[in-house]
Amino acid sequence: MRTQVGILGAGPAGLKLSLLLAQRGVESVVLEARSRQAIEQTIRAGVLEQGTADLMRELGVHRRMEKLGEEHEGIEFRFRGRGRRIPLKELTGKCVTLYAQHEVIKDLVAARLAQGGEILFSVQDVSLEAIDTERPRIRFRRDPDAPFELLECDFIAGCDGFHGPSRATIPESARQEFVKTYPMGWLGILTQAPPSSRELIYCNSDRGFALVSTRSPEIQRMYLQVDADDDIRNWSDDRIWEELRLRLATEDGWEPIEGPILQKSIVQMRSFVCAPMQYGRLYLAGDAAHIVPPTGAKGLNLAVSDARVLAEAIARYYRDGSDHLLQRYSAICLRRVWKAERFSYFMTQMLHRFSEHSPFEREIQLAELDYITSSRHGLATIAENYVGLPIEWDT
Ligand code: RFL
Ligand code: PHB
Repeated sequence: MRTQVGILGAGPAGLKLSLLLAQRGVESVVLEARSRQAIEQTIRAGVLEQGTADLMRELGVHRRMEKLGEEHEGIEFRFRGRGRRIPLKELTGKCVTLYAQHEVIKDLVAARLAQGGEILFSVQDVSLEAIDTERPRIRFRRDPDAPFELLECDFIAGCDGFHGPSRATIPESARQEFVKTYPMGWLGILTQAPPSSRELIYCNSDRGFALVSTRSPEIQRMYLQVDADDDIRNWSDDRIWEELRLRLATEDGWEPIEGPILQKSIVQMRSFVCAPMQYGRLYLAGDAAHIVPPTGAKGLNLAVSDARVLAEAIARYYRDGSDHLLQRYSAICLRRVWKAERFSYFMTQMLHRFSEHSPFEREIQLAELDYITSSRHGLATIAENYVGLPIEWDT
């Protein structure tokens, strides 16, 4: 088999890349380790930056998002039992769209298949070969008993997430990895209940962080900070609701609207960057190259902006024969990635309880929240990062 761009992974990065390339007349084949059903059902992110939602429109895959998604013009920070609103739209002219990642995946898969694009699901034993030559290859099997096949490409896009094989194919001597782990995880639930709040609530309470988010008028998403090594079996539904009520309580008696819990799990928090994001003819995009803690709601959005840069760089190569933009791919992406890493780190530090904090450091944290939410400049810095910074093409 042969194609121009071999794409590993049908997550937001890989699927957006294949659609952007098709729009620019470049062929690609997507190889995905999981089944179509599995990728369309995994519960993950929910906040689309303005630019991510705009790209859905540019690609013509916006119809379900416009029907089922919801634009939010502000968010709330809650601490010391009171809420402070961050008016995103008023401060930046932009908003965010609440629309589940697995719905985005459904839209992108359907659109790519409708174009006649090739996505091979449930592939096995994937490895990358000859990535430092002009004919890199992907070796894989269609199922465990099938013979190995080779997909020959001009370029390989490693969009295979944090645990995929792409990143490790780059020799260790040719990459640097930056890691930060946090002493906490997030326990996330989906509940069948009406929305507790019109806007997202990020809450720093003495008992730890809590987040109220949404998925639809019927389904809500909420999170609780827990210890990094906590086990979901320690959390009965009653204990989860009790903790959400206590953490989110306000002076005027606010309580979340409770319902049956449909799904619950704990996710780890980490920051990670691999630099550079390219080697030979292999280009990493999305979680394969970087991870952020979910506090800033940036992971999916970064995956999408990498795909935008890579599609443009590859398209220019075929159009003008110039690899100038390809050479700068990593530098262009990392400029935005590090700013999102900074924002996600900052939000995590500001909103969680840290057991190592002294009473002094706790007061400093609350003063920071007070300052950020009462100064116009403080509010603006949160707002412009939350709705998404621009891609800066000059490096
Ligand atoms: P993905 O989505 O992980 O997709 C990678 C795909 O590659 C496949 N794969 C392979 N394919 C072929 N061969 C192999 N050997 C392969 N190995 C793996 C995988 O099966 C998978 O389908 O990476 P991508 O495209 O880079 O997208 C990244 C985002 O999914 C991720 O950053 C976000 O979900 C992070 N995130 C959030 N991001 C936001 O922007 N806003 C949010 O509100 C937000 N909330 C979240 C989140 C992540 C969470 N979890 C579960 C970690 C909330 C949570 C709880
Ligand atoms: C979500 O709805 O899943 C969500 C919202 C905001 C975040 C992270 C996750 O910061």
